[in-house]
Amino acid sequence: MIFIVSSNCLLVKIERADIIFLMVTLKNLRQQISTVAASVEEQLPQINETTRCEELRVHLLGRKGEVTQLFKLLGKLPPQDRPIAGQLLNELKKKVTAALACRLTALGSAPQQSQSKTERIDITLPGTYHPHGHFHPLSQVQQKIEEIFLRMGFTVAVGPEIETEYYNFEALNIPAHHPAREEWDSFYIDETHLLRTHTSPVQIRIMEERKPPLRIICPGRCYRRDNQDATHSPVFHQVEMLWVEKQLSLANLKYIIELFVKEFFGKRYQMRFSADFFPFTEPSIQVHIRPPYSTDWLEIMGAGMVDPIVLQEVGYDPDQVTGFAFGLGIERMAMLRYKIDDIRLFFQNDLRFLHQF
Ligand code: FA5
Repeated sequence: MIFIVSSNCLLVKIERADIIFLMVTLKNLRQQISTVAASVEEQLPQINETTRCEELRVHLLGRKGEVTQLFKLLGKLPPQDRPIAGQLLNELKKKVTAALACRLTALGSAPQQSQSKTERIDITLPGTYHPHGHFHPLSQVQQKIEEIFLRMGFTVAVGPEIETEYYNFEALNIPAHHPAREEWDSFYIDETHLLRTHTSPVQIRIMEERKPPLRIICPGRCYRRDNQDATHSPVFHQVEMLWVEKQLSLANLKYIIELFVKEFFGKRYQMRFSADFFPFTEPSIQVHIRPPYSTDWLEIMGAGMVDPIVLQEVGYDPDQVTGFAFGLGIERMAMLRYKIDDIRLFFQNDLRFLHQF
C-alpha cells in the first residue's frame, strides 16, 4: 500500500499521475482526507490575492481537482465502506468550500484596509459645504400670513390670474367707464380678458360657489400698469381676506386687522386707519403701518365692509348677512418686516440678497 502525494499539492497543478493508488482502503482515504484538510488549513492564510485563492479552488474542487479525484476513489472501496467514505468526502468538500469563501471575503476587504494604511485623512479639515435651499422671502411672508389666518379658522382659496372683466370689475361694482377702473390700470389679453389687478375677484368666485358663513383668504399674484419705483411693481402679490356671516360690523374688521398686525409685526409697530374708497366696500378704509425704526408710514392694505350690491350680485341676502374684506400687499408687508426699502430687490434674484432670509 503506497501513497505518493506531491508535497506542494495545494500550490501546483496536480496531474493525475502525481497520485498513485495501488490499493484503496477506507483507512487510506481517511488519511488522504486529513492530509488535504491540513494542507488547506496551513496554506489558505498565506494566500493574499484573490486570483491565487481561485487557483487553489480549481486545484482542489475543479474537474481534475484533488478533492474531486478522491471522490472517484469511492468506487474502488469495498461496498460496505462506501457510505461512510462518501460522508467523509462530502464533509471535506463542504469544509474546503467554506474556507475558500471565507478567505475570499477577507481578501475582498483587504484593498480598503491597505488603502486606509497608505492614505492619511486629516479629520480637522473643514467638510464640503452644501448650501440648503429655502423659500423666497415673499413666500415666507405669504406662509406666515396664511398661518395666522388658518389659526383663526380661515381657509385658503385661489383663483385664476387671467380674469374676465366681469370678475375683476363688474361683479365688484365697477361697471365699464367707472372712473375707478383707471386706478387699476390693467394689462388686457383681449377685449374681455385681463391679468387680474387684485385678488378681490376670488371673493366673488368663492361666494358664488359657497353659502355663508364664509371665512377665506386668497393669496395670489396681481398685475398693474404701475411704473416701477421703490414701493411699486407691475407684478406684485396680494392676500385677500373675506369673512361673511350674520351681524359682522366694522368694529369686528378693525379687531381682526389689529390682531393680525400684532401677530405679524409684534407690538412695537404702529398702525393707523384712514378713510378710503373702493366701489365694492362701504365704508372703506386704508391701513398704514409705521415700524419702530422709521418715521414713515407705509400703506399695506385696503379694507372695508362688503357693499350690499356685491352680496346681492352673488346671491347672498344683505339683510341676513354682512361681510368685511381686505386686500394687503405681500411685498409691502415683507419690506416692513425685514427693513427693505426697495421693492425691486425681491425680483432681482440676487443671491446676496436672498441668502439673508
Ligand atoms: C385693492 O387692490 C383692493 N382690492 C383691496 C381691498 C380688498 C379693499 C377688499 C377692500 C376690500 P389697493 O389698490 O389699495 O386695493 O391695493 C391693496 C394693496 O396692494 C396696497 O395697499 C399695497 O400694499 C398693494 N399694492 C397695490 N399696488 C401695488 C404695486 N404696484 N406694487 C406693490 N404693491 C401694491
